[in-house]
Amino acid sequence: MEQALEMMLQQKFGKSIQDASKEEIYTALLYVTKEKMQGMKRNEGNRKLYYISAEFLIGKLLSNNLINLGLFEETREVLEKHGHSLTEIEEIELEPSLGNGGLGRLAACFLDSIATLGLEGDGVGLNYHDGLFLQKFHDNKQQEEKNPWITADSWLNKTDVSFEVPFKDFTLTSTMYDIDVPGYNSGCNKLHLFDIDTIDESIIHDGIQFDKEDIRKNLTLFLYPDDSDEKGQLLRIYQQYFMVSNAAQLILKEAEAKGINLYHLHEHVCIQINDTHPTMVIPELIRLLTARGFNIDTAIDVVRKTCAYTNHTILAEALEKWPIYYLEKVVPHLLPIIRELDARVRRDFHDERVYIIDKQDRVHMAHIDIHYGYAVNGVAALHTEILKESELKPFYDIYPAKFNNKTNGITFRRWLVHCNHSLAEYLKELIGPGYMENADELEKLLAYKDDEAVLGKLKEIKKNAKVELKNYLKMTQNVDIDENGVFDIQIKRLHEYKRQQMNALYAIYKYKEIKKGNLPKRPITMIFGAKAAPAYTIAKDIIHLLLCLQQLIDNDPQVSPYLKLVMVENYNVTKAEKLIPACDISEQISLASKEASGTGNMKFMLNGAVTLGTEDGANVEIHQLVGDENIYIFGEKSENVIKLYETNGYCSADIYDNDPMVEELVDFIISKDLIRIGDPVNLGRLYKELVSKDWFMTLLDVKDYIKTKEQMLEDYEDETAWAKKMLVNIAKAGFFSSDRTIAEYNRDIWHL
Ligand code: F58
Repeated sequence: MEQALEMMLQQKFGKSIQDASKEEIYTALLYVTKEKMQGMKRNEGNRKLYYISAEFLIGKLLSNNLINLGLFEETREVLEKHGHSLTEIEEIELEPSLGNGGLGRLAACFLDSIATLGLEGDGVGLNYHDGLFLQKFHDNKQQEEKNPWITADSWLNKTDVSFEVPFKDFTLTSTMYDIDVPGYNSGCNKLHLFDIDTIDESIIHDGIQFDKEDIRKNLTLFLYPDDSDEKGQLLRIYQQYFMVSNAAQLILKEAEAKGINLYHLHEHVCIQINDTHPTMVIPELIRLLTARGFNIDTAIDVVRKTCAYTNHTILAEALEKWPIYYLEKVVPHLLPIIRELDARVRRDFHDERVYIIDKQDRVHMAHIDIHYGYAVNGVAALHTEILKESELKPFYDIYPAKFNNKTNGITFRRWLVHCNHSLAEYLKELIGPGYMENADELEKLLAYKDDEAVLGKLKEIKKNAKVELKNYLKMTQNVDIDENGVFDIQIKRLHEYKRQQMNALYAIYKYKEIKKGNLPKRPITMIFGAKAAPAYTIAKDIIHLLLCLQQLIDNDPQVSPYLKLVMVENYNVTKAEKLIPACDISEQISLASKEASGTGNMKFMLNGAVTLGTEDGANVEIHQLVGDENIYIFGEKSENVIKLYETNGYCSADIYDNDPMVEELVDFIISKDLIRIGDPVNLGRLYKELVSKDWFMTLLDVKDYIKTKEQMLEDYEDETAWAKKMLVNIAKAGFFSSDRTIAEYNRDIWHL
């Protein structure tokens, strides 16, 4: 590596490592790594996977690529020898802003594991220039700005692959950019990101406003442009069709280049549809095959054997339903096919719940996927059961064999080896390096459960990570936190079902207790990180509440030595990598049944945090693995929650009116203390939402939540017992390696 780096620095900048700036070293490392990846063998198989996704939240790539190439240690040493640190060099890289939350990060973990298992599988998505927005806090509110991440020297490789994508009124010519995806000790795959050359960032003004109708200039500007109006929704359809038409054309082009008889396409190609955003690939492929002479029956049959669908949510509002009228405006050529697909469903099944086009002339995208794909999977055991037994029951009754569970996973290369290098190294010392390839070997750690020295070392590693986070927050946000405090962290998209508002009520509870003189044994540091969708009013109100509480606590000398609330600005993968190793208490507090899986819960566990959670998503599986002793579970169970929805049996006002403690906490949102700091409109609206609606049942669980968290804080004081819980959590995290998840997808769905 030293020689390659020297040569690259000479070639690009005429400098030696000694004289080069951090920026120059970063750029040289980028190109050295890219060259190494170009020299890697491509993974090959009999059947190739195309993982189509609107999001790939890949994070910074330098360290992870170096890890997977086996060059990380060497590079660190070379840099250190010359007075540089890889951590500092890495700061230069801008994080690609190509995702929003769990679904996008899952796609990125999957690409890593697919390549690592030596499977031939490429990602296909869009090259959003300004990504998801950049979050800034101003006047205790979220502001959105553009988030450009593409620089002259980047991981993107422009290819000469290009397709014509037909829309109603015009045709767009695409350009394909590739990012190499090296496997760990394995071959290489690619992430293909499609774009157009006419994108014009200068049309963005006032934060993230732009002309939504100028498709040639805006198509790949933003991920999830505001779709609260018709123009925004039409733009989403333009984006989705552009993504899948390119994907379909690429698939056919590659198949034809390999000499595959398209009548046997399904034997050589498999398409994973990540949530409903890529659903139009189904009618598009049918269209392209019929244009090549297939009759419609055969085209449908081949496509059905090629496509599989992953569902990530049971929230009805998140299941896409596009009005036919919108599709007519953008992609009229797909409508005859969609109508034909619907007609076949109506002919075969006399149950309007499974029709593709409903009475209001809306196209249910998930219904296309389920009827015209060969597999449907949920992302955690409970989630898949709920899909089968309630949300998608009519479909499960028709196609029981299509449904299967694939509990999510995370790549340990990023979420342990990279983000918590000292823990990874210590584990290697203790149980050998085998766990890096076979995550189940982490269980070997259980042999040290009563070993004081090992427990002491785990505590020390945690403490160091807390100090690092403290320094990072000081540097980036000028915030002071105390590493001796307990770090309680909730980082995820801001959504009412995830219930950051319940955690805010805990902060209010603790604030009041401290005011009364009931001081905690050690300082509590509550950390949040979350972006709210720009048009999601209540989510933004919750951010406002958190920021107001942060200010209130900071300015209260009676409370601030004992309680700290920090809202991390612009939460993203890079920040997650700093926060997760430092966490003691992992907040996974969604309303049971609503969080399909969660993946943050797995990352925290792997890094020795203890979960405070409801029996929801993958928490259920974490609970089963670690046992009652090593997790803190509270709240209403999913069966009861589902019943409450069915019977309209929940009324938050009843709880508020009859429980003085709950009333006091909720009233604080509109107290003089907070109104003085915040905006009465936002706080008032949130207050009203909680007392009159509370769709995600915050008030139902809040008392149990507070009680359980108090128990957890008390237990934290028994340091040895807590360190044992940490150890068990790490040891049992092996199941959540995405290598396991991908092996299961391959075994049951892809057959690559
Ligand atoms: C997430 N979904 C689930 N959707 O919420 C989470 O439980 C699961 O672990 C994860 O997928 C991976 O399976 C998710 O991230 C989105 O971000 C939507 C994208 C489209 C707009 C609405 C949010």
